[in-house]
Amino acid sequence: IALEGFELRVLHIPLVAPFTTSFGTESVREVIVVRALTGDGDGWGEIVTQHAPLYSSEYTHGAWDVAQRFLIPALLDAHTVAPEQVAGILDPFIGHRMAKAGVELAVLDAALRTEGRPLGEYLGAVRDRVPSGVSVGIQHDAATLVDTVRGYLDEGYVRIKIKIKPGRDVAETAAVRDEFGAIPLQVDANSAYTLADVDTLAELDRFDLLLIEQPLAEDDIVDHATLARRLRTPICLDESITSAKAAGDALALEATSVINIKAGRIGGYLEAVRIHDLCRDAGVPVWCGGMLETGIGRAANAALAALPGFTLPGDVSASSRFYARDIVTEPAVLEDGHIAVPTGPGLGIQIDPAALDEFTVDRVELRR
Ligand code: OSB
Ligand code: MG
Repeated sequence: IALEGFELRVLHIPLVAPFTTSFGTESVREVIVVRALTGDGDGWGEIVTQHAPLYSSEYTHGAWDVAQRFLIPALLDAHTVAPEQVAGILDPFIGHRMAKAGVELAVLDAALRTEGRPLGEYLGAVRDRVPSGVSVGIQHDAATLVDTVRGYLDEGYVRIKIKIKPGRDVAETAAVRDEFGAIPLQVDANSAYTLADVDTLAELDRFDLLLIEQPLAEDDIVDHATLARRLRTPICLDESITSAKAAGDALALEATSVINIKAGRIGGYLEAVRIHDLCRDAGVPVWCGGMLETGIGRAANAALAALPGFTLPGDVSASSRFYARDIVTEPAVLEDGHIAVPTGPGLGIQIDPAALDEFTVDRVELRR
């Protein structure tokens, strides 16, 4: 595709309710929207960084800088770029995988739109809808958590994930398990524990969880392997899976037995397919993680989650789980516990220009 330029915007989109994890609380989603400008039309992507580097070393204004200073100039220099070439062109720049993923997605969307080809078909989707799980933030107390979970179950979500942290773990998980019985349930610690907490984490074994997500720090691969030998609950890495190479290494070390694939964090949807493929070959289940995506990344996640190796429900929930107003004209909706895989060309979404403008707090355009 012939790249003429890029537009970047920082958006502030209000959340329907504050979202609390072991690393902090967000009330507004700060996110970067990428628009690839080509001779044949535009393509859209999203950089899933958050305001502060609390979950990942990346953060919005770091991505804003690296994209303008290095990533976009390298792509504009190359000028005519196939989506499959983007990662190679950006590879000399170390890290910044969220920024790279957002830029790649915009190029991919532009290219697929010109071909009239849906992203799902391009990635290898085998389903037209995906089962929808929901990630539930840390609540004020266990009773509030139970009420919140009940609301999501009533809406039809087929799997519940609750965020935990030290002191807000065993009792909370017990409350949800006792109230709702044998629902598909998992927990996410976002790196809040160390190996010294093994006894607490082992207490979670009695709840028959699908998995425990990222109990230890991002680079604690060996410690995760040690922990895995002490727990019955499967460990699922999120933060530690930074690439297909990291995924292969973590599996080889038996640090994880399930993988959360987050395309927006690991460098893009093409790298996500590589992780999917290696896990499928190894018989390792995967599911599609989320980063409170707007309608742009949410459409792409639905397409990715429709690949055959995604055997567990992911965090691909309805737009309304986070947003009263999205930036696309047809936000993802929950139907019978599922999210439809978009069928239109590229991401299969249309941007709502008024909503995009309303949430924009910064904008820049770079041209060749
Ligand atoms: O660890 O999966 C996580 C949100 C932001 C950062 C990290 C995580 C999350 C979520 C929400 O759990 C997933 C979603 O529904 O988008
Ligand atoms: Mg996680």
